[in-house]
Amino acid sequence: MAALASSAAAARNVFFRRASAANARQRRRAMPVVAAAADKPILYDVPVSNNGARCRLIMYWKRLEDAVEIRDPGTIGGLKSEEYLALNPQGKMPLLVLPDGLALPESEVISRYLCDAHADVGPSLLPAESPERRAVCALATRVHDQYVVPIQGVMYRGPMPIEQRAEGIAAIAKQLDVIEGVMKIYADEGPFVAGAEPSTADAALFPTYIFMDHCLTRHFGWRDGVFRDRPESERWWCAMRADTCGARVYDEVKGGLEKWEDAGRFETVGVTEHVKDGSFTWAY
Ligand SMILES: N[C@@H](CCC(=O)N[C@@H](CS)C(=O)NCC(=O)O)C(=O)O
Repeated sequence: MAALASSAAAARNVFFRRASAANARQRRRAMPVVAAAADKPILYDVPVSNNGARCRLIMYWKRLEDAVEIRDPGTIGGLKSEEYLALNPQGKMPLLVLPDGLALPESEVISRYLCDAHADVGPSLLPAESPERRAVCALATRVHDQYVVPIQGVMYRGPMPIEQRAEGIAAIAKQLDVIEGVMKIYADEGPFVAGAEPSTADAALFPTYIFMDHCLTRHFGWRDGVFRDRPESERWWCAMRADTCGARVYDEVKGGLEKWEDAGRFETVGVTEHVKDGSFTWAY
């Protein structure tokens, strides 16, 4: 209860502060030392994080690596430390802390901020010329954020009830079909979600597909992979892997997943044991 109250207080003090010049001095005074010390934005993140990889892909596409420093949340005690919770009461990564102390959590918020703040550098990644194209990007992103991210842990977390894991895997299979439908809309112009140019929607989806491709194929018996009967998603996946920045993010996330393999994570969290139970459906 005390922890909740203190993180709520932290939220009032730090979270969603307005970035206007008028309150900047007051904001700086209230800032945690870690934020005040930085001379450029800090992205708290680790290589395996799919939500963080979405922001890294934006950075790579827009060539912002020198403009943003990436730090492991462990450098300030980890996601649940007092210092980190003061910056993001949700205790999740990624988190972008600006030099004036404004702390921005949520990968889509960070992605859009990076695109807005660096509109003059690299590709726009925010389809400008058509409301329909922007809506399709928003739709792909919303389906991912609303229906996939909250349940993605069924692929690699535990312990959890076997029913919860099985229901989650079925739900992921359904969402793969929903996203295939979204991919069809601009498929003729492809290869990206909204046509010929990459966007924040591609950045949102791709790292999560790396997780799904890895976990579902290797641990849940999806022998034909996640693209069987999903040709538009497969075409998009191949284009993303062929993209230089996409390939870089693939290697980062995949490298993290291989470390999980080496550490026996899927056995430890109960995935391996659950999938042995043939009374549930695991492969779709
Ligand atoms: N909606 C959030 C989700 C963030 C999220 O779940 N991040 C994961 C890593 S990919 C995390 O921090 N997990 C640790 C935890 O929940 O304790 C976003 O888009 O940033």
